[in-house]
Amino acid sequence: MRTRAAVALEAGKPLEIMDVELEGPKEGEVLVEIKATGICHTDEFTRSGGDPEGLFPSILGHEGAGVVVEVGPGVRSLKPGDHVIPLYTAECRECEYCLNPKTNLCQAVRSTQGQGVMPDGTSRFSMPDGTKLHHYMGCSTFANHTVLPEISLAKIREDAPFDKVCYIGCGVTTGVGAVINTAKVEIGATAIVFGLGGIGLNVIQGLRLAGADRIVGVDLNPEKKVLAEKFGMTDFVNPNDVDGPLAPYLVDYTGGGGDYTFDATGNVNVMRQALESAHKGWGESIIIGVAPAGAEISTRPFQLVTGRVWKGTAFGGARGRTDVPKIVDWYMEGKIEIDPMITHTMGLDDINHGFDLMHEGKSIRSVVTY
Ligand code: NAD
Ligand code: DAO
Ligand code: ZN
Ligand code: ZN
Repeated sequence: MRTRAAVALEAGKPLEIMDVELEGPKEGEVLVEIKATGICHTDEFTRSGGDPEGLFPSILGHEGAGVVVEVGPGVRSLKPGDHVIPLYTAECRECEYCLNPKTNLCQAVRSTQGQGVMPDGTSRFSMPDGTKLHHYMGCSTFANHTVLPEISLAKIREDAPFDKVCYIGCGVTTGVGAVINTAKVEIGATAIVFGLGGIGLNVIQGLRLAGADRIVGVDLNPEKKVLAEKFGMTDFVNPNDVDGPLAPYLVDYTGGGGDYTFDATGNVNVMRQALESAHKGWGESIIIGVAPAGAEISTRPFQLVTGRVWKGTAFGGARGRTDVPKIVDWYMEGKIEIDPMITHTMGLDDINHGFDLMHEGKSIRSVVTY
């Protein structure tokens, strides 16, 4: 079939909107009509050429929601008409990783997904001239139709609005999940969140959901204060207003440090500040931000000897097919908010404007609707 897509032809170039060819689903695969997709920093990381493993030409996008159109042979858990959210972290429920409760990093389609192809080693997308296009993060939601493995789709309730719950495909689950699944924050905890962007705000609302007492937000941009307070932040610290090193200031400010601290900036210096502002003896610091290629973290080992714990989280530690439908329920029940974070909505033809808004710091999330 033909479908409309925004194609990343070359690193650093704007996406090109065009019709592309899409082959139907093979064994264990599902054809999905994408109804809405968010534009995330990771798409920009790849589009810009910042990701050394980025593949071109490709169809980017990994934060979508849509409807099943057709299922391939052997697909049991989905049928045409089902509403779904694509998962860049699959959940096969059978691999060594899925069977270990300590991780969400299903490896069933990991290697082919990283090579931009389906599990059989081939792509379903091509240009009208026959040039093959790479899939992206196993999702390629910047196409009106896409094909995914059955194990990379979470079935969700049918009354959830696509243009909001698409954000659960990455940002919401990453932030809220980091609190609930990775940190397992307890009622009454003190937490410090570094970076109040599309991920950090979801950490903040995850902390509110978990019942944290003090939720300290840290951002260089003073405009983030009012916004983050709406999602549950109790205190705001702008590092530019602090004399001297930030970590000792935050330890003092919180009466000993955060029980939990989160990096949602991707800056390795901030990651160190986050670790060192965690409470002596038990504070846990969770790295969510993805640092530039080749970057390294450091601290004095004595920080860990004296009881602080450094952890990381991918997709908020969520097992997508199991956890994403629950997060959709939380949104529909009013336990978490999404609508105020969707600051811009546009058609596919204007997708490059969504990337501009991200660069200019004007959006939290731009969503493309088809
Ligand atoms: P964003 O640009 O919207 O937000 C980053 C925020 O950090 C901004 O508000 C900015 O002002 C603030 N900031 C920058 N430098 C700072 C500093 N030195 N001190 C304090 N605040 C600072 O980005 P986002 O969409 O929220 O993404 C955050 C990070 O999370 C990115 O690195 C992204 O790649 C990563 N991410 C990780 C996962 C995962 O599964 N681990 C998933 C999605 C995104
Ligand atoms: O190696 O098993 C693996 C999977 C690694 C995927 C981790 C994803 C980390 C988050 C990247 C940003 C997502 C938008
Ligand atoms: Zn993302
Ligand atoms: Zn698995």
